[in-house]
Amino acid sequence: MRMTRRTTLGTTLALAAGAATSGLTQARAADGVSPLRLWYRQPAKEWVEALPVGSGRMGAMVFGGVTAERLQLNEDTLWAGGPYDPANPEALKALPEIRALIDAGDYAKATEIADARFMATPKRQMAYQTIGDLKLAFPGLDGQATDYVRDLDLDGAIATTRFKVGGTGYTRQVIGSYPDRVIVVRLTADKGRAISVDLAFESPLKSKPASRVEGRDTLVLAGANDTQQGVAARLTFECRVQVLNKGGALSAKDGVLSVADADEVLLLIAAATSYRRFDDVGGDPVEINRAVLAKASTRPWRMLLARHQTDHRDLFRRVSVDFGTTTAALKPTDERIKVSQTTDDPALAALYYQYGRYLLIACSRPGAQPANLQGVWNDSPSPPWGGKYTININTEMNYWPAEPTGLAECVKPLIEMVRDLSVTGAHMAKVMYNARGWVTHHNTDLWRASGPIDGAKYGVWPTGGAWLCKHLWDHYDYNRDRAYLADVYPLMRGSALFFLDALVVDPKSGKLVTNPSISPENAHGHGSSLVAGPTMDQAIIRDLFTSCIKAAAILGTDAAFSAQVTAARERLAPYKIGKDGQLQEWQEDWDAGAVDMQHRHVSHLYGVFPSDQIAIDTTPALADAAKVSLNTRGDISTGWAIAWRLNLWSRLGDGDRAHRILSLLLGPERTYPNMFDAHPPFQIDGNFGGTSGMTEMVLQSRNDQILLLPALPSAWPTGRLTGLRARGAVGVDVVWARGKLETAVFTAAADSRHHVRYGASTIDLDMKKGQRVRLSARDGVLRKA
Ligand code: FUC
Repeated sequence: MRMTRRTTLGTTLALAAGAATSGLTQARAADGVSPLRLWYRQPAKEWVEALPVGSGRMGAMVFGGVTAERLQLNEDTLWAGGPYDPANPEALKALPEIRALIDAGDYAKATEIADARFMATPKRQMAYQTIGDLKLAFPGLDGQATDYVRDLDLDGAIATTRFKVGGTGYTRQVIGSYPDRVIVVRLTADKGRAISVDLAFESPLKSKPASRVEGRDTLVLAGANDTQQGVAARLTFECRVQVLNKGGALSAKDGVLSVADADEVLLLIAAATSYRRFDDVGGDPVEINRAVLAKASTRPWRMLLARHQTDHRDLFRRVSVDFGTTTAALKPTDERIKVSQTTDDPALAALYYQYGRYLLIACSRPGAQPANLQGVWNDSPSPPWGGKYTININTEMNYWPAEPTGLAECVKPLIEMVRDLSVTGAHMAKVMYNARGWVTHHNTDLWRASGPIDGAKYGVWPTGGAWLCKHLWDHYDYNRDRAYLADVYPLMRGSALFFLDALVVDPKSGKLVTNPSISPENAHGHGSSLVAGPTMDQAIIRDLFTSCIKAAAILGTDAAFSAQVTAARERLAPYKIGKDGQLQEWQEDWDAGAVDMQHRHVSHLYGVFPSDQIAIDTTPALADAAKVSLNTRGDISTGWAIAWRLNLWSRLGDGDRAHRILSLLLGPERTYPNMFDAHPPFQIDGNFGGTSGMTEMVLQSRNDQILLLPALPSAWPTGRLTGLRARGAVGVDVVWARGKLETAVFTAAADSRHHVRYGASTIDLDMKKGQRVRLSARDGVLRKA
């Protein structure tokens, strides 16, 4: 490993700025020297070099070109198709036959029948689509640029491009404002009359939306989404850009809107579709955009910026992180990523940590759609895996960091999606399984399709909705809002009700199991993936049942239902340890014969993380078995699968192993120059899983206890992570030095009790709402300071 000099943050910043910067904090660093900054010496050529901004609903990728800028735009309700019912009535007729074949061990035949008769129609769901690009051409700027730098300031949530041409300095800033619902571009120069720009749209949509200039200052792209899989396009959409220029002149020709010789130009970009809900496409995007722009255009730039940054920082600044800093942090971000696996650069991990939080704030806000496979950023009309919600891991991983890193509000869109799925999924449960409650399989889309898709070996997995319900419970557990729990309890209850009806008795063990199902997306080597009672299903359903029982007790309701669920929980198949000492992925000891022993999914380890059914201190034998499984799977995998392994090794208490896995995630094969996670291709779950995994190294909130530094790697001897949240509505700040805990500060957001642990030392805290308790850990013993 090439060693770089470790310095204090202040010294490093001073080096970076070439000036005295003492007293700067991470959050309030002067412009240009913030460690919370991605920066580059050249414009983006590829999409994965461009920098993302987002308003929660809209996203823009900023390329930072000198003579031409490309703003690739997204709006989170622009998806293909329209409301559709994928439920297949044939499925119910095929169900008993598939179940019997699985019970008889004829998995190949069961799969054949499931593929022919059990799948949703159509067999694929609708894709998330790009709007296209807003192209800015800058006539007269063809000279050589000097002093070029572009960056994304995570604390200010602003992308900036700066350079000089012919003695004039140019600055271009881009923000995505949640409060004003717009992407704003500001073009300035240090000389007057220096801004000339031509604006035009370009869209790859098959529906060929049309672009036109409206009035004297507005460029509009309007049209429809695409038809896919025979599901007719039912959305209209519009993207509207209003140009506000100081000085200069506006003109229009052939659909191009031009500004000549302005002192400053502001572009306000709004986009909307006619989507209102999965079953309602009656919205009017033109009216929405007009209203948004009418308001935003009354606000000068400094007010738009201030409103945006206040909103962003209110969330972003809750957490601050320092894992240490070396001189490696002085380099541009792309250069740091390139050498990250051979360089001591803990600040790169901290940057990745906060980037994950930045991304979630930018793409998942109340009123918006949840973060999809690419968050909100996608340049294609049919992106990889449709850019959808893959709920057999990926969507859940997107939300792993939300509660622990102080972004509970960002979970709201996910909760609303579950509410929708409880409606579409109730229809699916009835038609496919003749069951009450609701079900969703391994994917969903904007239309909340809930059937099994793609192929039996991927889609026949009835546990997606149940896993999403974990997030409903966690949102309560981290925030302890009883009114919220009463609101979502029926959704959790509906999911549990489905399993009360749809679980079957395994003839071999007499236990209650799912059938048919799979262990996502692994083939067990007995002719198929289809099976009864994969370990993951049992674990997810156990969690769902437990949270329903707890919720009913807290709400003082539903005693009879709760008793039924309790009885069913007792009858679920337990975990099993196989002949190689591994945690069995299936009811049978098949792990050693699995088709892919290094499969990216580690579904059977759900019990270790995100759940806490298995832990080194509560179920040591199962935890050891989980380690055996995880060692067989290996560390190297796709982006998100590496991130899952990072979280798992943190839970298993091995900080150095977790850190080695983190370095795989941060390396150039899994992190693009813009720090987007590479599956490959780009998939955002790895970013969020990375933030979650680093949190788990420093703080775990599980099994009714709060663990301090449970997996601190030796590579981060000194650091701090403040503003974290733990179960039971409590804030936690953790500070450590020389590999040992210094202090931990707890701030109660509700009356609560906490069992806190650091190594072998424990302490119980009985806290009142608003109370603050500071613990120190001299000699490794926790004491109130
Ligand atoms: C699951 C994974 C793939 C990919 C896709 C979006 O099917 O197995 O690796 O992440 O989702």
